[in-house]
Amino acid sequence: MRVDIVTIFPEYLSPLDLSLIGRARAAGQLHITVHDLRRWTHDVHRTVDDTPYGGGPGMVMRPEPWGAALDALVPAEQPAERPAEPPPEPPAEPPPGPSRVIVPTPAGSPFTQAMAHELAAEDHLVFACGRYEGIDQRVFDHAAARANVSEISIGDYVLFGGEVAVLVILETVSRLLPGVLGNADSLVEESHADGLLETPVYTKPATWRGLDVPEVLRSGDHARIARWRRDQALLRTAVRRPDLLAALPPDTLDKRDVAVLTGGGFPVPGADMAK
Ligand code: JE8
Repeated sequence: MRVDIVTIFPEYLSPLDLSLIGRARAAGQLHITVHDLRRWTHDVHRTVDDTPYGGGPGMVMRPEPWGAALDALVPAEQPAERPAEPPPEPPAEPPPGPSRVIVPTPAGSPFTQAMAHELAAEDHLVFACGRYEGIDQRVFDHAAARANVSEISIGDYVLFGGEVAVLVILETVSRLLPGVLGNADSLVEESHADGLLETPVYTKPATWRGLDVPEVLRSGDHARIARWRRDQALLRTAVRRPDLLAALPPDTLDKRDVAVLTGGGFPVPGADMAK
């Protein structure tokens, strides 16, 4: 996968050199280029902002440098027809697929794991990191003619700019790429896909500062362990994320699940329909 990131703070993306993403880059599985937006300015002050039309606080990013950046990074749509003569040699690399432009913004659609899977299937991602009050909207209205443009929010809180959101999105996407993390993780992915929160985890020593690892986890009784983990996930989800519990597809909860939740004093949506 190829990734281009445009920002006025390229150093903010330096964590991408580290750990598993850094390793995936070094192994040639992930080709990330960070670009300084100011290279697409021409004035002596390398200006990227101006006052907002309609008034209001702060500054807005001017469209010209962003337009030039996206012109450079998003290839024009290739003509659908084949050339009359096939090229004598097959090209060294397959032609790049269409580009996907991602714009982090608090006004975007919520970023989800499902969206991460979608992005992980793309050939080319271009991230536009805004600052100040954001980027002139015409940049994206214009780019939409050439690329799939998605305005995405990583959550309901306010950042200074899009850079940290890009780190979050790229970390989520890169762990889904084949070979980046190793296949052991696909199993973890499966267990998380049941729509419940993860269970607590423990390691040695069995007693630490007077606190014991739950007996069941040391019992060796795998059926009992699986049941305990399921119960923990259900009860945690009921306490912390009742919205997730309410959104479970029908038939996800069996009679025993419902009994555990009801026993914990939690209302169970559609309990009468449990299989
Ligand atoms: C951003 C952001 C995501 C999230 C992303 C990009 C660019 C209009 N507001 C802009 C006014 C207050 C300050 C804001 C700063 N800002 C924030 C985010 C985001 N994705 N989940 N929270 N915040 C920009 C400028």
